[in-house]
Amino acid sequence: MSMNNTTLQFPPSFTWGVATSAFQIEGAAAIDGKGPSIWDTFSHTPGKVIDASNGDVACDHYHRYAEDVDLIASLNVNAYRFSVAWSRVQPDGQGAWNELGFDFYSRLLDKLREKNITAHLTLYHWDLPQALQDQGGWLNRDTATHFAAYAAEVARRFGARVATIATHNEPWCSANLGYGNGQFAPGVADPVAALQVSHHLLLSHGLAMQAMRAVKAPAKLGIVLNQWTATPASDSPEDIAAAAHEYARSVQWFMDPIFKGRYPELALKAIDQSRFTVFENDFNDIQQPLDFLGVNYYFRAFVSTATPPVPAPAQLGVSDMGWEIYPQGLTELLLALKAEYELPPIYITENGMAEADRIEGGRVHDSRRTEYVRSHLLAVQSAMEQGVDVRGYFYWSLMDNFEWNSGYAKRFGLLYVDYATQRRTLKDSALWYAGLVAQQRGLQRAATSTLGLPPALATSTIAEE
Ligand code: IFM
Repeated sequence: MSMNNTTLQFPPSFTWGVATSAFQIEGAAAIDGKGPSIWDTFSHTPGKVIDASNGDVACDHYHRYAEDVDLIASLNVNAYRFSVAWSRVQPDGQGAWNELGFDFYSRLLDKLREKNITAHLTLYHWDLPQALQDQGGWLNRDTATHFAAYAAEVARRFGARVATIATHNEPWCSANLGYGNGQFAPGVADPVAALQVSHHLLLSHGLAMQAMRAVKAPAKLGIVLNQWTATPASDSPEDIAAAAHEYARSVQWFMDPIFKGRYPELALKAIDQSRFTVFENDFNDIQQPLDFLGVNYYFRAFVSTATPPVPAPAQLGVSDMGWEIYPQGLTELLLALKAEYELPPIYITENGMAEADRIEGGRVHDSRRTEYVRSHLLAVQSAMEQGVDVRGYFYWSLMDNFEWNSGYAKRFGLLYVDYATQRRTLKDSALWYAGLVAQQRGLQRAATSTLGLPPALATSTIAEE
């Protein structure tokens, strides 16, 4: 706790949270009626995941959710962001609902309420029911309609028990990694297909927003986008133009349809539109008012047209993902968004870093992660001081988990997970974050002294504190 927090000062109403997603932590891949998702299929396909792992067990959160919520509470946060696995509550992605699946999320919500932690639900964090993939997945326009029906049902059941519902998490990834380069499920490498998928994802967002409004869900409704600024590597006209193009096809590609009812001209000009079907009326569906916008920020794009490309300076180093640590990019991004769009309140719904963490003497000394969070919070604070309405911050992730095609090799968690035993250990960054949040929320209890853990969770690691 040597880190100085005195320059961090957030409003008392600020939301402090941690985030996860269903496939990355739940496990229980085929239990209680859950249907397979595209990530079950993909991760069981040889060669797709670096360490040949899958989500069958993951963090076994499906069975350990109660202890996990106790751990969340021990971090002093007042919010938890998670996602619903569509194929757990509707195994085929259309038709019959699976009550046992809904029961799981109901138990989770009960437990969160017991701990006074508000729930922030995401409907789609990349795990499309395989049954819908078999009908074309997100290339099939009908998937958008099925998604809206699913959204309405979740909102009808849980809309009064959660603070927010986000339609999608990072549709840029679903489209460009799932269909553009094939690194993610379903593993299609066809950039033109990725465009069509991005359009159907946006359409599904708009249809889902309308369907959820129709059931009068009290929750605030929005979407979560992964975003970055694009810095030209030099002031050559080529680099400047390439950076503008990068920003257009990543950030503006998703923001413009939602906030302006059209795609950005700069990006449109550069694409093959012969296989890109957009109906004029689609923008009326997509451009729905949002109650909030979720921004996920990890790094900036550093854009070079040179051969070989000029690498990002990475003055603060890179994470274990190889991503440049560039906190001021978060301020720059938020200010750029504010300058261009009529924004609703913003939550930083993800921010965090992977580190090659090791347990040493029962501790995980991850001081770089602590500094990462502190510097990014300062960046958020700076944006707020300049007029951006940011309402909360969620660290990604609560615990180490299945990092998609990197498997379990990359650790983003505040909690270290020993996958052989499922034992969770609070890393030094978790203790720091708990202390910071306690201080910011004006809580009496200091994280490092009590932690508020039930005896079963009070590992020697924590007891030493
Ligand atoms: O783990 C992912 C998460 O599922 C979506 N946003 C980025 C994280 C880190 O890669």
